[in-house]
Amino acid sequence: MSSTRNKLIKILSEKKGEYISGQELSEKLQVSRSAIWKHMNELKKDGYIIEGVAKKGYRIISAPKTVTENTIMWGLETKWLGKNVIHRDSIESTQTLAHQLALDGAKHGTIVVANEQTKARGRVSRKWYSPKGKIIAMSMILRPDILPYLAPQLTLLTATVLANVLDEHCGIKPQIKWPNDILINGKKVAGILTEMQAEQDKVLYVIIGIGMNINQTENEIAEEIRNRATSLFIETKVEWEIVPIIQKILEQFEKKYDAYLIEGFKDVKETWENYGFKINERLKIKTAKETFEAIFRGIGEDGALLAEKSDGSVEKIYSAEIAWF
Ligand code: BTX
Repeated sequence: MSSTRNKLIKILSEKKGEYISGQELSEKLQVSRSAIWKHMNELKKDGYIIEGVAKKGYRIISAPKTVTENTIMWGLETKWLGKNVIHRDSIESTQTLAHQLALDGAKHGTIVVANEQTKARGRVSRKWYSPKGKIIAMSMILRPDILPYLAPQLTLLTATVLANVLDEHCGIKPQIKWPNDILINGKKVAGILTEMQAEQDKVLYVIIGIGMNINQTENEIAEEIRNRATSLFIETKVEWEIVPIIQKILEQFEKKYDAYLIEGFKDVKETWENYGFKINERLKIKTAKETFEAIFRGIGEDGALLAEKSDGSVEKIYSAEIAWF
């Protein structure tokens, strides 16, 4: 898509439904008024509803429902997140492209979104299913000024953002299973994958990948995971528009992330525990060193899982496989 069209969408979006004259647009974009008119017609073909009124100018009435660079940007109320959107209809993994872009110097807040992933991954290279048009598959490129060991907190922060959006926008009370699964009625609806490039005491970049099941029917959930995965459609019987959910996630994430950098992890911890799965219940923990049973006592000030052992001592767990009874 031409960069003029992208700029045009951006300007119209920022006007949020107010008119902008053809003259002003042609000056801003350095193209003729008839070129503007042609671009408007192209946008209409894409499904945008645009009103043109003599002496007032143009305004967007509504954007199409499909996920594209433009529809994500249209009406997105963020300051820095999602100001650069890279969209692909189909991609192996948004995570992989995000790494390449980050290494090439992509700006903080750039996001990569796809309608389908053919080789998406979870942690430790597990497979992640992302069927076309039914899901959110998105990776955010961040350049936080934090010490590398704090980066896992961003996973927990992202989990609270997803939980809040499901709660406030979709009317569902989800749960967060430590550290990165979002569950509805005990089944996984979303996953988060945080990856980082860092030097000893400096984060070069962090990529946060978000996968969320939106409109799959039961049959469209891969058989292999059907007994433990769900979608918003399955849970609510409503077919959801994907773009507004992406926008809510971006808007909430930006707010929480900015607050986190100033105020620290406390607020994230509270929200996380509010949605925490099986707090005060028994779990089995398998770390690189040992396997033991404990009671899950929530998360620490730093995001570690707090495991109370049979002798009453509480151990902080940073990385482990967890099994719940
Ligand atoms: P995870 O390692 O916690 O979970 C992976 C496991 O989840 C799989 O082994 C499988 O059992 C189950 N699973 C696979 N696909 C789904 C699904 N669609 N719904 C529910 N359960 C599933 C979680 O890893 C992190 C996932 C991040 C995915 C995003 S999507 C955008 C970005 N690109 C990319 O390649 N990965 C991230």
